[in-house]
Formats: sequence, structure tokens, C-alpha cells
Amino acid sequence: MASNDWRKSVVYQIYPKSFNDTTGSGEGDIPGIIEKLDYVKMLGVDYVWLTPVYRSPMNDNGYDISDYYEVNPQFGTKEDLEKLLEAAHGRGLKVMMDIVINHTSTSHNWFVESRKSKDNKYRDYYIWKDGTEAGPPTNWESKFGGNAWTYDDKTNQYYLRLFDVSQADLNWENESLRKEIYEMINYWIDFGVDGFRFDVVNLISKGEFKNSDGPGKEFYTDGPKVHDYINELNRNTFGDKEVMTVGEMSSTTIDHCLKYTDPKRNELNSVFNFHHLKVDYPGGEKWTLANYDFIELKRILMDWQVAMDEGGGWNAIFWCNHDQPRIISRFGQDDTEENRVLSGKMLAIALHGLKGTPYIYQGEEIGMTNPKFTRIDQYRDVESLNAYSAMKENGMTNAQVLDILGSKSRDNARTPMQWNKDRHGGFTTGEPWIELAENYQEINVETALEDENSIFYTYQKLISLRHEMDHFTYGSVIPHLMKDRAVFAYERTYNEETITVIANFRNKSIPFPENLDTRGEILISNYEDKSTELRPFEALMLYRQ
Ligand code: TEU
Repeated sequence: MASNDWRKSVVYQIYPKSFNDTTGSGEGDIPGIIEKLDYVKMLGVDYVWLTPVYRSPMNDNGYDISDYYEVNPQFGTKEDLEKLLEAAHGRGLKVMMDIVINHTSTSHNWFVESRKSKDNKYRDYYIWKDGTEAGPPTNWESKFGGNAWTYDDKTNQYYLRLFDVSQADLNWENESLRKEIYEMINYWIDFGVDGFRFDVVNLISKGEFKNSDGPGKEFYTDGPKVHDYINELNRNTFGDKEVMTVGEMSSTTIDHCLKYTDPKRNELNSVFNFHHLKVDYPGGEKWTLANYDFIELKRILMDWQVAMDEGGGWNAIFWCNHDQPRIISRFGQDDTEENRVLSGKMLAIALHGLKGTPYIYQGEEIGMTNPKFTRIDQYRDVESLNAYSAMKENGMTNAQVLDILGSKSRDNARTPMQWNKDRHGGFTTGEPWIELAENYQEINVETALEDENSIFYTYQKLISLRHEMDHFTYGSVIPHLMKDRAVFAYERTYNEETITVIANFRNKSIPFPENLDTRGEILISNYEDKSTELRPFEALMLYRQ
């Protein structure tokens, strides 16, 4: 094995707006990230992924880019970004940028031009269509609610926007557009970045523009030319460089992801998929309150693990990101300190034995929880605010809607990083753009670092195990006990050695599972010793030769 193999890497995701504010503006910034690099390094990760820091009106917190070449002044300057790269590289950390090429902000100059007239040079950079008798060109739904087309009276046509009204979808059929995108990516490669996360990149190829029986996903998800476009992107930009890539794949399939990540096809290194994080969306509906389906969670994770392992693909593995509620509040238990710590460690151990590239989202490593907001004015996210209005219009009470947001909103992940016990958790000296979770007095970085039994050190240990033992990177994946209602278990085998991962997802003691070889030395556990039973939320990794 090559010790510099990118597949051995672990990534830490930073959401700059909520990470660390050095100006008192109430919003995090790039100098704030530099200030905390030693902390990130201490965790032991290899890469830092920054969600978008480009110029943007911030309607979707930077996923609405108005200038790909500029840094958003609220985050700092291009010099700050240069300093960040230097500071990271100086510590042996690499930096991945987030690139949004499915859409731009409607404030982007291309769109400003495009909207002016039907014969404008940039008209065809976006997707414009005439309306129909029913109104919009098709009945497709936006991912943020409502119809996916927005009418523009200037030219009496509609533009497609799969996300917010201010996020117009780019037309990848247009060759000049594609060239401009490649040029922009090459600019950032020359700037010195080490990797890219490509936002919803499997949506860039739109197929036919027809009405759908559902929200319309089948017409643009993993669309007809998506693999050609990604291959072209690869060949024109990062293909021959040491640049790590991960594509964010919305509602994708295993077959497509095997293609996206097949090294012979020259597309991407790895993929995010979200199927395992929809096991608490009964009937596919996110905006409900529901227990998660544990058997289904295991089935999905293991289907992907085994298929990607056998087919030579590569997964990103993760519980959290800036779009998902906090995992402890979701598949763990955050009602008491003991439950929070036990279940937080259990979730970490269960995930970090899997094959793929592990991603840790800021705050996950100290066991941050959902903030449990109780008023709508505490929310900021455009998707959550749209969902709030839609649910209210559908006749739900304020209390019901707030309960749902409290468990499902993306803002659950976006509250400021809890650094210490100071006012606003040490995140800002000003007024934070979104409130902190009240528990920052107990849950914060300073407290976690002082306590050798904190969740932080479990993550640190898991990362160092991955670096030390090739089994995690190269070993095969063997699922076990798939029908067990409490235990998640699998083996990783490599060079005739085995690592067994066992995790009790329930807050109760159960007998040690039969039909599972539980011999071996404990590599990591969230209890001090091994017992004859699996205690509440107990998780362990065992190693045998
Ligand atoms: O998200 C893509 C996406 O489809 C989801 O994760 C989305 O947040 C979810 O479906 C809403 O229920 C990416 C970014 O991660 C997200 O923050 C952006 O808002 C979105 O793309 C648009 O750029």
C-alpha cells in the first residue's frame, strides 16, 4: 500500500459562517479558520473541506455563487485564503474547496446578461423555456418547495431552478459554459487547492423537459450525459493532478456511483449519497416526525458498502453535514450527558470502521446536538422557512411545525461551533447570525479537550487507527446480523486478519450476539472493559489475526 494513498484520508468539514468569527460581525471568517487549524490538526484529519466562500448574496449560505473568482468579503479576502492554504499546508493539512456548478446565483453576471434578451450571448448558459397553458414549462418541483421554474417577464419565459429562486440552473449543453467552468476550476487548482467537493454534480445533465408523476427527479438525476460531462471535466481540469474529488450525488443509484468512481472511467474519486439518511423520511417525506428504521439503515449502508467494495467504487462515509440534523439527536440520544457521550462514541465507532473516506462535520467530534429551537424567528435556512410556510398553509399548527423543524431543519447543523463557556461559546464577540444551542456551557471544545474520556478522543483514536491499519482502507466488508433489531455488526478482512465492529444502537443491555465471532483484542470501545453482555450503546472494534 502507498502511505500517501488518498484513500487513507479523513476529511473535516468546515461551515465557515458558523466556525469562528474574528471580526465581531457575528459570522465566521477565514482568519477564524486559520486560528483553529491547530485544533483541527490535533484531531488528526488529512483534509479540510470548506463549504463555499465565494462572492454570494448568501440566500443559500454561499451555494448561490455570484462570482467564482472572488472571496465573499464577509469571509475575508483572497489573501486570507492564500494564508489559509499556507497555514494548512504548513501543518500537513490539505484543503478542499466546494464547487457549485449545477447552478449560479441569479446575481452572477452570466445570469444578469442572460435574462436581458433571448439573443444575449449568455442566454443559453441557463435553461429558459416557454410556459404552457398550465403555466410553467413542466410540473417539476424545486428541492426547496414549489414549482422549479420561475417566470421572468422581461422575455416572457421561465428559467429552471431546482433549488432557490435565486439559484438558476446552468445549461451544460452549452460548450462555452462548460469551458468557462473548466477554466475556473483550473484557476483554483493553480491557486493551490488540493481537492474539490462538487455540489449536486449528478444533476448537471437535464434530459427531457416533460411533466412527471412525481417531483420530476427522473428527468435530471444522473441524466443522459452526466458521465460524459464529468469525464470531460476531469480531462480538462484535475484529471492528471493530485487533487482529491468527491461528488455530491442527489438521489443517485449504486450503479451510477460505481461509474462515477471507477478509476478507469476518469470521473471522480468518490461520492456522497444520502439514502442512509432518509430512513426517518416515511414514504420519502422529510417533513414529518418519525423514528428511524434501523433495519433499513443497516441494509442501505451495507448494500452500498458491499457493492462499492466488490465493484471497485469508493464511498464517502458520513453521518453529518451542514444539511443534516446532528446525528446524536437523530440516531443517538441527547437527553442526558451519559447517553450523549455513549451514543456519540457508539455512532462514531459504527461509522469509522466502514470502507470509504470518512467525513467529520464541525462539532460532530465534540458531540454537538440539535439546538432545539422553539420559535420560527430562530431559523435562518431558506429550505426550512419555505417548509414552515408550506406546512402552515397545509393546516398544521405552529407547534407541530416547530416540532418537525426541531428535528429535521438544516439549521440544526448550522448553529455556531461551541468553543468554550464564554458568551456565545467563544464563537463571536458580536451577535451570532444564528443562536447557539443553549448547551454550549457543557458541550464545547475546551471542556472536551480537558476530559480524556470525551467524544473528541474517540474520533481522534478512530482517525489514527485508520491511518495505522490498512484493513480500514483496503479490507473487504462482510455484513452480519442484518435482521438484529439492536446490533449493527460487520467485519473488515485484510491479509487474513479481521476487524469486527459491533455497535448496540439501543439504550439497553442485551446478550452478546451469537453467530458472531467476538474474539480478539479491543482496538477501541466506549466502555472500559469487555462484558458478557452488550451494555447500552456499547460499541467496540475487535482485532484478530
Ligand atoms: O445540497 C443538495 C441537496 O439536494 C440536499 O442535501 C439538500 O440540502 C436537501 O435535499 C434539502 O432537503 C447541496 C448543498 O449541500 C446544500 O447546502 C445546498 O443548499 C444545495 O446543494 C444547493 O446548492
